[in-house]
Amino acid sequence: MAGKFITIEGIEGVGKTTNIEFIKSWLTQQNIEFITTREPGGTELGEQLRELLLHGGDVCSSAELLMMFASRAQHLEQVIKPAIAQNKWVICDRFTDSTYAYQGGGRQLQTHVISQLEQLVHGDFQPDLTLLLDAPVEIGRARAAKRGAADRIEAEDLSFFNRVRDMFLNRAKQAVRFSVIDATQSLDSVQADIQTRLNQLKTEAAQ
Ligand code: T5A
Repeated sequence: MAGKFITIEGIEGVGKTTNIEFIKSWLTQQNIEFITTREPGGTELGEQLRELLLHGGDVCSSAELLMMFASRAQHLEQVIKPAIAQNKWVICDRFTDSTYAYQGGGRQLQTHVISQLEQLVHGDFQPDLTLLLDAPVEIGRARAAKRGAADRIEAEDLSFFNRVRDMFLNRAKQAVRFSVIDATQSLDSVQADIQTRLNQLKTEAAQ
């Protein structure tokens, strides 16, 4: 079976981490070899950048953008592309859609600049499937707040996260690789939707 690249996207607290655990159990049951990883992060360099991005001091918006892509370049080269070449499925907690949403929507950096960096770092390489977990910002923030203190990006205000959510939803309208999942549903219903989409991808991968 061919390797597949699946990304999980959405604002904070919509259930990405929770549902990645569900995806891992499903892949194990199906005897599909996989790795799970995350952005920013996934490599030694990426994890160092993550620490600076989420828990360091002031980072200006364009430095933030470049650090996200620096982490991604290393991640693609060292982890994502080699795993897919070995026919593994790669499950990645966030990818370039988060950059469009947070640095483009949230920070209001120009989309064409993000798109140039995207071309430089991964050209036409795109996820096979992007699961966009969607919920109103108030719901996501209330769920995330239970986890403890906010990091540098989580400390942004409601209007920032509303722009992030809008950008995710706009992007989802533009590419068939997206599956938008209503994350306000019960966890069982969210996971039933995810499973339907994974079954479709498995059928495609076997052809
Ligand atoms: N970033 C990242 C950028 O700005 N640009 C980029 O290019 C990239 C790649 C990374 C940060 O970096 C930014 C975005 C982020 O600010 P992160 O590690 O992805 O951060 O962390 P968060 O998005 O902050 O992840 P969270 O842990 O906050 O949210 P999750 O993973 O979406 O939510 P999860 O699974 O932890 O669930 C939260 C709570 O809700 C419950 C869970 O049990 C848990 O308690 N829950 C539900 N409850 C009821 N019903 C449901 N359906 C539920 N689903 C989950």
